[in-house]
Amino acid sequence: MNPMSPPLVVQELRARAVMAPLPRPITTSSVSIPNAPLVLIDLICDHGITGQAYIFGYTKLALRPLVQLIDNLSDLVKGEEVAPVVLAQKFDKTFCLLGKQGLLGMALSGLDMAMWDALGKAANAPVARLLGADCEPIACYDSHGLFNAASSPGHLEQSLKLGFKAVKFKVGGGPVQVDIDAIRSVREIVGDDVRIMVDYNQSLTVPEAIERIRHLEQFDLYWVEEPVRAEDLDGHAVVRSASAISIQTGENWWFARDAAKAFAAGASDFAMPDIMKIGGVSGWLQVAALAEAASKPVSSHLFIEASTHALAATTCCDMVEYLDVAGAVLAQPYKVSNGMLAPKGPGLGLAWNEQAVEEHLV
Ligand code: SMN
Ligand code: MG
Repeated sequence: MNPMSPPLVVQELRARAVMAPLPRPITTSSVSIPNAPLVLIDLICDHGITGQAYIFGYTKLALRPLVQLIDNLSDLVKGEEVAPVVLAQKFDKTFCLLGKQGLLGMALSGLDMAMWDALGKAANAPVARLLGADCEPIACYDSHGLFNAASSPGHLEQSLKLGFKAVKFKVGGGPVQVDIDAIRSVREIVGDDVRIMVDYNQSLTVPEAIERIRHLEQFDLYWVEEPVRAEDLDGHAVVRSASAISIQTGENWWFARDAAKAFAAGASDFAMPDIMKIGGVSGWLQVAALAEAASKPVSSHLFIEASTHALAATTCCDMVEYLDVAGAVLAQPYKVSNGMLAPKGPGLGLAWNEQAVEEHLV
């Protein structure tokens, strides 16, 4: 960015909730999410610049409090320079007593992403370039729900057609034999040259996880994700040391300190921060440094647009999780080409399709 350019100043922060249609429902061992509950954030700045970002509420129940929280944050940022790293330090003090985990952390991370988007738009450059990275395509994996040949007809074939070299699906919806049958079917469909990962979404106890994963060792799995409760770092470490398959965690880490704790506990072979829980682009960069120091390959969780920019600037970048939750309300959704996504700008490459937003507004 031109160092002579005047600072960008926030005029207003706005939030709207939508239920965005998903190309396929997100099914896990415990829930099914048919539409994406999203909060769309607009950070109105001077010089005609608006920074955009969205957050994913997991449930419609969280949308109203998130919108309210973001509306309330507007007073805090009005008149402030768009300087995400500086504001993150300010929020650390402001919310030291309340704590930042949960809805507030999601709102602050969303605001951080919107600030980076605004900076990119002001510089007419992709955020990846502002971070010192290039905009080369990054390998993605296609992220599926529970596998069931009847309820997911042709989904994996579609992954292959789009050029994905890795797929993930959810397991733990029944006894271990169901997992085994599903993995066998998936391997038959995708062949030997495609990576397979499975995600238990925290559904097992530590002894159950050790037992189940033993049954999965016959398959060449790239990782087993969140076998036990996310906050059980020691439990993950125990499962990891008993298992021949690599363990992946990170989507439920809150800010960089949680990542540091997980690395210190030996809870994971990889890292997959969620940019909405890790503190936006700014928090992500801190975790990227921790991951580099701990030699953990980094993948993303949801938020394909912002994550692609952040991963471009991550030295130990592994894969983008391709799970497009916002495409239905974007003017120019990110499209996978040859199983890859490239960061696109300006900013994070986000703009709302206002007609679609209107249609799905809550
Ligand atoms: C996930 C994503 C979105 C909703 C629920 C669960 C997930 C993943 O664990 O890794 O994609
Ligand atoms: Mg997961």
